[in-house]
Amino acid sequence: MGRDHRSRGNSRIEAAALAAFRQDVIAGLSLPQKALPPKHFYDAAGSRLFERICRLAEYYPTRTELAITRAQAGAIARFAGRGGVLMEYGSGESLKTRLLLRAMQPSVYMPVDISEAALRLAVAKLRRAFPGLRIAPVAGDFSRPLDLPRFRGRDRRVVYFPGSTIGNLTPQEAQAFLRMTRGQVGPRGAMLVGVDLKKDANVLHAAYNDSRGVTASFNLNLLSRINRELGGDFDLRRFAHYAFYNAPLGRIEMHLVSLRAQRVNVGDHRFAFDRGETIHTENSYKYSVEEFQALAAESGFRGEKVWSDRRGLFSVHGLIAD
Ligand code: AVJ
Repeated sequence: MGRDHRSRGNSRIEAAALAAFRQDVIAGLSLPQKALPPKHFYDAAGSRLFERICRLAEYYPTRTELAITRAQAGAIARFAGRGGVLMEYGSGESLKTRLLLRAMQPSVYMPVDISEAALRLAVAKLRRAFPGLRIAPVAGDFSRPLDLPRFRGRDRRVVYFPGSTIGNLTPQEAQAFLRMTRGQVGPRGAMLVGVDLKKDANVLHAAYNDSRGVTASFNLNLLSRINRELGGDFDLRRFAHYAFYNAPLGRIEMHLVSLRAQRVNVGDHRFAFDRGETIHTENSYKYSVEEFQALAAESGFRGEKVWSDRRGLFSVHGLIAD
């Protein structure tokens, strides 16, 4: 495959991604409660900021999930079964993925990611670390039904969805998503899902309001991205990061608060903000083990195993097609 072929493919995918981003932004800023989908946080700058979040003292999920995976790699591999097709929703650049690959030794590893650049980078690294592994990357949006290559069609399919990314979905959306995944893995399939747990609201608050302001920069970068890619004129000094735990709904909400009445242009579109009005940029749902297993049961899975840390901060669920 030549360079030209690749870059043509990329620019087509990137043009489509840009159009989708524009559409989401125009639609989201036109809502009575302005809202933007969190998947757009992750441009190059946003991905770097997210990596910094993952290393923050206050942000417990990443290191806790890694510790669980390290401590339980053998048990997780026994659950998933060796030699199956391992699909990951996400690019697979994490340390957790390597632990899982080493323990599970799948026949094929299929990372699915919306960012072709992230995918290419992760796959190059993995090929070096696992020279014998068959890797079949899929550039696409796993939140929609995907047409996946049918490698090793008779092998068991296991979807790995770490990082509590599922927390970005409402419980209703999460259920639909799990049901769709149940369709992807088939009757003998399984799923490994990382899920952040309900806990002391102060611990949650600190994780999304870190003392170094990295989460604030991550949130505000969404406005920079709109400025850069869609010709927006957001003044970042006139918006502030705001995150809180909404206990009745069991979720962290992130918002960007307009610090004054103002108008903002995005391309040819103009949006008015009252002082104190917010853009809702992210939900991060937290579940008890029982709540998540009940959700899985409503989606055609059986919650077979759950691995957690001693402090009960985070959980990794082993689900089996029911
Ligand atoms: C990647 C969605 C799991 O919800 O904790 C981190 C994203 N947002 N800090 C999360 C995030 C602010 C993260 N997820």
